[in-house]
Amino acid sequence: CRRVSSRRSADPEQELKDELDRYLRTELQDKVRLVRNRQREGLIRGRMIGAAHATGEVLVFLDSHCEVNEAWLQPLLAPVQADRRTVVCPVIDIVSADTLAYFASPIVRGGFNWGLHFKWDPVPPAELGGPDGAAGPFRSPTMAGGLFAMDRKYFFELGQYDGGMDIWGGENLEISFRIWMCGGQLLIVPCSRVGHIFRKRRPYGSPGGQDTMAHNSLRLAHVWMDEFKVPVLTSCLSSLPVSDLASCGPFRSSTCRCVPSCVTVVTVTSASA
Ligand SMILES: [Mn+2]
Repeated sequence: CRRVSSRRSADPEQELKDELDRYLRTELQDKVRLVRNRQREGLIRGRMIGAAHATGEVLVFLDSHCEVNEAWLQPLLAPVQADRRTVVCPVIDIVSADTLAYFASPIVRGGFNWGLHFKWDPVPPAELGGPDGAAGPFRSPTMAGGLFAMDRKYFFELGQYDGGMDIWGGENLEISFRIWMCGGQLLIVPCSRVGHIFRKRRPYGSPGGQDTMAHNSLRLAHVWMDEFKVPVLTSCLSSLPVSDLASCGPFRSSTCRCVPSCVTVVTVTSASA
């Protein structure tokens, strides 16, 4: 949807809501259900609320600032159909924030650093050695977060997201760890391409100016990283209070029942850190 309104409005947010309501009603009747939250929930609880309303077999999460390319969905769904515990990401192409021009992205995979910031890493050649070569899906330690698909029932079996995370940040690594540590796998599918606006800055804050990225990352470290949380806590997050994390231990043990896979994920993720 590339239409940009040039009209000035006294209440631009309400105008956007009205425009969206009208578009769904007239153009996408019965195909799209719009769910509005009564209060600001942030993207993490927002997606959980969306998933609770979904009825299809596969959940596809796309940021609002995305534009799908041709035939993007079929190659994304095929690995999920083959194995319902496979979670897939398209290649995230670049839509210019200034001109909306579309650019192809290089083939890279997700990693992270000890500050628990997501980063892109080169794909080891051995990961591209399947029967389809570089065109085939390859494993990724983490996802960028805004674009992925997974079996709806598996999403609930995994415990969805950590509902104690607020507004923005860290949830992409958390769900990546959760997938690898609880018997699933995370793939990037080069034949599926979706454009995404990588914004220069986040256009919104958080209530009270809270650093939700740090809050969420701390939860991630305490719940999923075992002894590997030490480098995280001794770097940028060491000064943060941990009093609200007492409930996180039971959270993991109730979510992850497949302990042997934990060994695998530690190898995969620490290699890319
Ligand atoms: Mn985004």
